[in-house]
Amino acid sequence: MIEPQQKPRYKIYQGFRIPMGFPVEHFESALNYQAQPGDAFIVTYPKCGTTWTQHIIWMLHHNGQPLPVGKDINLEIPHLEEVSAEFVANLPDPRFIKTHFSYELTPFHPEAKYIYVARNPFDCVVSFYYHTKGFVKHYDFAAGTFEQFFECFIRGEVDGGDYFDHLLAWYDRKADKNVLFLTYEQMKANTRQAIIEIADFLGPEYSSKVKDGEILDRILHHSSFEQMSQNQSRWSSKRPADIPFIRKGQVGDWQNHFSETQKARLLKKFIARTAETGIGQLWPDSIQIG
Ligand code: PPS
Repeated sequence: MIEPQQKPRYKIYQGFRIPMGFPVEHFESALNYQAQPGDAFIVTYPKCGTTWTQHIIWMLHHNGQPLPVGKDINLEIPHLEEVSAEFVANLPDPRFIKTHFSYELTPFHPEAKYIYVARNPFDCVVSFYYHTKGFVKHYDFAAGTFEQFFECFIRGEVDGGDYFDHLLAWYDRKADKNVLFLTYEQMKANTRQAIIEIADFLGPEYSSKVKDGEILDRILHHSSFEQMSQNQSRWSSKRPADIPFIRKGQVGDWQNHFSETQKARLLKKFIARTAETGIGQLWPDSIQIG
């Protein structure tokens, strides 16, 4: 394995890599958050469709109205380990919470709900690379290359930890009645269906809303890549300077970044880590195994 000459910088807390701008005490308190009945968590490995799902849920909760200008989705549906347990505990009911925690770390309550969104690791690492390069204050990696980031990702030495550990543990829970397991690719292929699934999972007050075709159409329109991309600078100033957060929104952008060797190495790891799990069938169009 190649030792990358340049790596992103992180704060290290009890072995976890944390973006440098996140207060350690918030991360620490997040580990002790007591999930409540009625809490709904959006759980993802970074860059797998979190923000998209946050906006869909926000709109479901607001009858199809898009997030108003000036509001920050990450305060409306906050990132637990960034903002702290206290912040989340003070949210009005029902609480919607974003987390990148692994299954083991995610606060559990049998009456809380968990929406897990998975994305194929090839596109995930590309998106994660641009994220890490763009948020200079968090990672100090502005001059970093894809090659360098790839080495860190494949070893699991990034915030978010090991991609496969994260996915495997949540995939195992996908049949639990309080877990909805979605993929980014599924959301891209049929966003309307994904919105309905999310609404049905959240409960009758949400599924009844999407039975109103107008509300569903509004959510569909405002959650499109084009709309979210156009509006991103109006919602929040917390964006990296040159690399837009809502960047490309494609399935298969990895083809523009991977060398043949990187492709073979990630594929090998994918096959080894997901053998006999069914995960190999999640992305028949993005990952050709064998
Ligand atoms: S984070 O930092 O973990 O919260 O990032 P996350 O939101 O999970 O992932 C960001 C990627 O999701 C893409 N995105 C979308 N794709 C399609 N449609 C919509 N509406 C949408 N919104 C966000 C975003 O562009 C990032 O992917 P890449 O591949 O970098 O474009």
